[in-house]
Amino acid sequence: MSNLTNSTIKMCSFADCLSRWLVAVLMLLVILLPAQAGRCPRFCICDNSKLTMACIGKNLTQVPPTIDEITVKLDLSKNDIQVLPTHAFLHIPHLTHLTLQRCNIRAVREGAFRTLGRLVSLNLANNNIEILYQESFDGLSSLKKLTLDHNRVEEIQPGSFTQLGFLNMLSLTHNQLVYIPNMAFQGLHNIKWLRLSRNSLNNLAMEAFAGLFTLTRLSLDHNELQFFPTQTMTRLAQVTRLDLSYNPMTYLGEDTVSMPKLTHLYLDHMSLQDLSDTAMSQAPLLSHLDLSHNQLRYLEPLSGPMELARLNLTGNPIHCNCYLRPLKEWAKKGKVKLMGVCAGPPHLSDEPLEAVGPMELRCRSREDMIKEEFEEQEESRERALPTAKPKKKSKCPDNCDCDVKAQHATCENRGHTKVPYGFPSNTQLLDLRSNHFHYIPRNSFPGTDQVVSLHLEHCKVREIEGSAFRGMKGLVYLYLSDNDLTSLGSETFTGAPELTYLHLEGNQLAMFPGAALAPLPSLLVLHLERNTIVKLEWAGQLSSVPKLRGLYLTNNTIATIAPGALNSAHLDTLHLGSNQLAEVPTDGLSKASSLTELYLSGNSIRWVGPKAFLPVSKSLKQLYMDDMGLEKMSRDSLAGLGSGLTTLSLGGNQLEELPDLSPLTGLEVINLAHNPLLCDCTLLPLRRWMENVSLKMTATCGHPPEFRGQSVRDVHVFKSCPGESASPGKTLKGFKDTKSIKPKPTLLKVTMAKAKPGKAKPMPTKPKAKHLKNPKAPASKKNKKTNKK
Ligand SMILES: *[C@@H]1O[C@H](CO)[C@@H](O)[C@H](O)[C@H]1NC(C)=O
Ligand SMILES: *[C@@H]1O[C@H](CO)[C@@H](O)[C@H](O)[C@H]1NC(C)=O
Ligand SMILES: *[C@@H]1O[C@H](CO)[C@@H](O)[C@H](O)[C@H]1NC(C)=O
Ligand SMILES: CC(=O)N[C@H]1CO[C@H](CO)[C@@H](O)[C@@H]1O
Repeated sequence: MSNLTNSTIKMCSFADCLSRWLVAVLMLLVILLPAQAGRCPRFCICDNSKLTMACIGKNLTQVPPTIDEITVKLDLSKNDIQVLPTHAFLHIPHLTHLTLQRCNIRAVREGAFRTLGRLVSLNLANNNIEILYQESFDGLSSLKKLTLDHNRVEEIQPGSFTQLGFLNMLSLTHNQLVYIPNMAFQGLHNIKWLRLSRNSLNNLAMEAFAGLFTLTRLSLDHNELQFFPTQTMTRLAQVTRLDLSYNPMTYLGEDTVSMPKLTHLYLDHMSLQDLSDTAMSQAPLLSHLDLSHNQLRYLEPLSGPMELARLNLTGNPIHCNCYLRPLKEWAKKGKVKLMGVCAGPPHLSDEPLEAVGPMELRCRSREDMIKEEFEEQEESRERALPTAKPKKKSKCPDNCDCDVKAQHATCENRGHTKVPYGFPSNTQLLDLRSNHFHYIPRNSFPGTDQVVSLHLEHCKVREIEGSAFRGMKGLVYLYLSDNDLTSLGSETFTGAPELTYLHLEGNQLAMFPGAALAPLPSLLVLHLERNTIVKLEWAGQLSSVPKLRGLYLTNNTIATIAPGALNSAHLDTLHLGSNQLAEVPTDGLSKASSLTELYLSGNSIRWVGPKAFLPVSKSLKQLYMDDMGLEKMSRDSLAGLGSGLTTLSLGGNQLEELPDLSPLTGLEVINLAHNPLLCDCTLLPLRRWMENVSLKMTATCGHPPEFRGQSVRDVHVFKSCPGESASPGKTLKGFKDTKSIKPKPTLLKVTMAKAKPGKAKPMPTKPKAKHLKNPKAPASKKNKKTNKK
């Protein structure tokens, strides 16, 4: 075309007007008649009626400049274009479909497509594009489908897609993406489907998919994601289908999937060993869940999805025993179609899950099953032995770390579903926490007789079989905290006679596991906080653990304690806080003669009667009764307690008056904060005592109204009390005289806590100025002087 124009211009210079006219006609012909003219480059195939042109496999190194301007569909596959320059398609602005597959394109220059405002589909698959630059797709304002599969894209620069406001489908499969940065797909206001399959993604920024408000389908299969990207996915409120197949995830925890519109979730061919029953709890519309080809042995009923229709468990080693019963029952009730077959036990193997009846799912043969399993392990060990022998490499189970020198072995949080075995024989600390064992069969720790400390916290253990710890002759510390234990059999701990510290807090034990403790004569400390124990019902239930010194029962629901239930000659520390006790368990402690620390805070004890602590009064040193709603303490409630008591904590109650504290001469800590104390002359002794002792303490008036909130220390009402007349010797006598002023019976007779009673001397009157300066000093509410350890 340029040659033609040049020659025409030459002609022009010779024959003026005529030639100008000729040029005009020629130009018109070029513009108006190309279809009829059917200009088709020699090396292309054209269909003029459809305005399409294909120039495939011709070693073209550029977009042919002779392509007819009116062309709408152009296929330039299998050429050798290498670099697409700016304005590469300036001469064919009507294109709607452009294919540039297999063109060895390395780079797309900024503005290469700028003139293609009508293009709907662009195929750049099978090239060598490495980077998507900010302006690469500039001008493609009508584009609906962009295909970039099979390139080498490693990087998406921010703003690459901002001009593609009409794009529905973006396909970037088979590239080399490792990471998706924040806002990578900004501007795709109409995107429906984003395909990122078969890259090497191992990380997605939290805002990687931000702004994709119309996205309904996301394909991330065949990548390297080890964790479900919960935060990132939460941004995708409209996505209904999510494919994460073939990613190396091993575990999905609580609330992993939080996607309100999701209906189809593909998690097949991953490495899932466990799945929390609440993993899908935030995906209420999920109807199809594909978990096929993972390593699931069990599955709990899934809470959350109400519409689940299909659950594909094909290709998992599902063990069809009683643990599968809840799933079966749930599936039946919810009409969930279960796909897959049982992997065992042998008589059920290959039986479709749908066909197995709940009655066939038994654990009666579980012992046999475990035996089989162990035999299997033994066998494989024996099989391994001959070859392993020459190596003489120190042993350590798969997916664990063993430090022979330090005598430590850990398999913490590695997704184990069976207790690993085969640790170095000198191991002393064995850390198996945060795995998913569900139950611990008999004899689970062979060859660990040197282990002193065994960690099994957070392992979802629901059941421990008798003799599970057999052979652990050296075990002193056992951590079973935060599991799902509901009961413990009498044989649970047989075989670990040295066990001294036992942690069972954070389980669901409904009864005190008295019988299970019988084989533990050395037990010193027992933690049972955060269980669901309702009562301590047997007298002498601690007799099987005669050495027990510390018993921690905080945060249970204990309402009753039978007489003698806590009797134990050596019991030293007893925590009963935050239970449902309505009274001090005086009778329960009738022979707990060594008790030094008693923690009762957080119960609902309104009233403490006379002699409530008498049985333990000789030994008790620390008494905590905070936040109980305590309204009244009998005058003799602390009877028997004397100079031995060092801590008395009564904060956060409803006390207006206090019992006789005078015998408590050894107090080092007293907490009276947040009680509505009645500030009249009855309180004078306390006030005196406060001023005179070095104890730090907070006491605040609740009554009468004019003093409410003021510190007992700062109230000047006491000025007018008899006995405050600065006459030394008159302290307590003067106080007693107040009877005539106030008819209420006096409960308060406080002397100095630190001074010997005889040596007590009154405090000089404080300078008036101080009160005047600060008449309404607010009580320092934060200064809650307690000494909880
Ligand atoms: C393209 O180039 C290659 C080598 O340069 C040659 O073998 C092939 O025949 C060429 N194809 C065409 C259609 O020209
Ligand atoms: C279940 O998973 C298998 C294996 O991945 C697959 O072939 C099958 O189509 C799936 N069935 C359904 C209904 O999704
Ligand atoms: C008891 O429960 C409360 C509230 O859940 C918690 O703050 C506290 O730490 C728990 N105490 C113990 C000892 O478990
Ligand atoms: C224990 C204590 O601080 N006692 C004091 C009480 O007040 C008199 C008079 O100021 C002091 O001498 C005591 O030491």
